[in-house]
Amino acid sequence: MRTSKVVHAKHFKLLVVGGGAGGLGAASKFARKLPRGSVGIIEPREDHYYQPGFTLVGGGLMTLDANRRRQEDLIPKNATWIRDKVEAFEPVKNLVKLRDGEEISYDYMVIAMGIQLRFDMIKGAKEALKTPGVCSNYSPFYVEKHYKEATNFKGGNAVFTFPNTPIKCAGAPQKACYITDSILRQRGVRDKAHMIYATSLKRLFGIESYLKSLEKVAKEKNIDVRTRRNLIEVDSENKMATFEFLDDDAKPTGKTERVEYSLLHIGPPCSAPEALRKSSFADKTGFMDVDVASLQSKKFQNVFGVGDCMNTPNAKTAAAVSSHLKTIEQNLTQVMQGEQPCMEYDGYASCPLVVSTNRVVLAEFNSKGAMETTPFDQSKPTYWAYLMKRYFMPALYWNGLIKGYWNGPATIRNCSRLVKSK
Ligand code: FAD
Ligand code: UQ1
Repeated sequence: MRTSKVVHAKHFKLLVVGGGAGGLGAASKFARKLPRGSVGIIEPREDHYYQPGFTLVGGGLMTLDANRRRQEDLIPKNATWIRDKVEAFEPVKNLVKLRDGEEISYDYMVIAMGIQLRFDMIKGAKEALKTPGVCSNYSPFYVEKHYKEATNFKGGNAVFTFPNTPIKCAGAPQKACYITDSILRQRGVRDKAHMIYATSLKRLFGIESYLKSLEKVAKEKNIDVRTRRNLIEVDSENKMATFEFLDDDAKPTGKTERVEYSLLHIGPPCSAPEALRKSSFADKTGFMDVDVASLQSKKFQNVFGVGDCMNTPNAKTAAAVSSHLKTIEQNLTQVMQGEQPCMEYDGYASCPLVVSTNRVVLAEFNSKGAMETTPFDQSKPTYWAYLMKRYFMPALYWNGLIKGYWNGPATIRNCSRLVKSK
């Protein structure tokens, strides 16, 4: 085990739960503003991954190592790392309980626990991931296997699934499918593959301007897109995947379909993290119930949310986290000063859709439609967008987002709007 600066104080002015993209960003911002020792950050993991890099790792375009940093090197200087896990929240008493029952209290709290991968919700999936042919770019344990499977693929069905739950970076299962198509073409074995993209959604993507472009990509690549299918079982002994058919409201119809696979890439079902689900911060879906504009807990005014763990309607992405951080920096500061929060989150999210090993559709949007940063047409797959995804975004994440300096592209967008023709 690595040595690290683990200090257990009992009380923090600001307690941050989770040391991922949102937690580190929030802790960095407030550790700069508040006196030394005011900020505590609870995070159990020793390794921190740049998760947006996982799709590229699965495509053999980056190593997993390049996307990993030691958590202890990322904790802001003025903050205290509590290398533990929140087991339970007691918001009426302003405290959290850790694994060993230890209590940490706070004046203010930011919850940034992310979303939990739930391979366990698919019968046989956890076992199947350990067998040949089955992989997932959502997990650091199974993402390198994606590239191995794509480079060893000899023929048969290559199946990519999208779950019937909320999921982070909803484009990632599609990215895995398109990247695999490119690898199989480069290897000259694409004609031996029947590629199936099976999604629980009614279409490929929720935003109209990107949908058309992605439908064109899927058609050109000869992908068999099957909608309203939800993976419920993997029988790795017989290499069979079972899907349930869903109706227009995404409810199971009772009908099922079995598909034989040579390669199965699982987009895992996800849920809110357990401790959050069980707490009074959650709504009935289990996610943190916040005001969609201020990101303040609906029940406890000294608590804010950031990132994937909230019930806001945005796509769950690191890009969205940048706008969340800008919002809570202002709003939490106001609450600390006894004022009402007044900044409103604009719903921004982004999902750079990798459609081959060198082209990306740089989708940026909120629930009302596209919110593009550059003056160019981002709905088209381009090489410059691939270069941004491969080189610029990781640098922006490590040096900007998690250090609390990157507040999202709204200012650049406002400038480029002046020159954008459409
Ligand atoms: P995370 O970064 O996941 O951090 C949550 C942290 O909370 C974790 O470190 C976890 O250990 C900790 N935690 C959980 N439970 C507890 C507990 N009980 N106590 C204490 N700590 C706890 N986003 C993009 O913008 N662009 C992309 O191209 C993109 N691609 C992606 C591709 C893939 C394959 C994946 C998996 C994700 C991708 N994302 C992308 C999404 C992005 O990584 C997430 O949206 C982002 O990391 C969310 O930040 P977060 O802080 O909410 O959660
Ligand atoms: C972004 O801000 C971000 O977080 C750092 C990402 O995650 C890695 C992204 O993928 C994207 C696209 C953005 C948005 C930033 C720009 C400059 C368009």
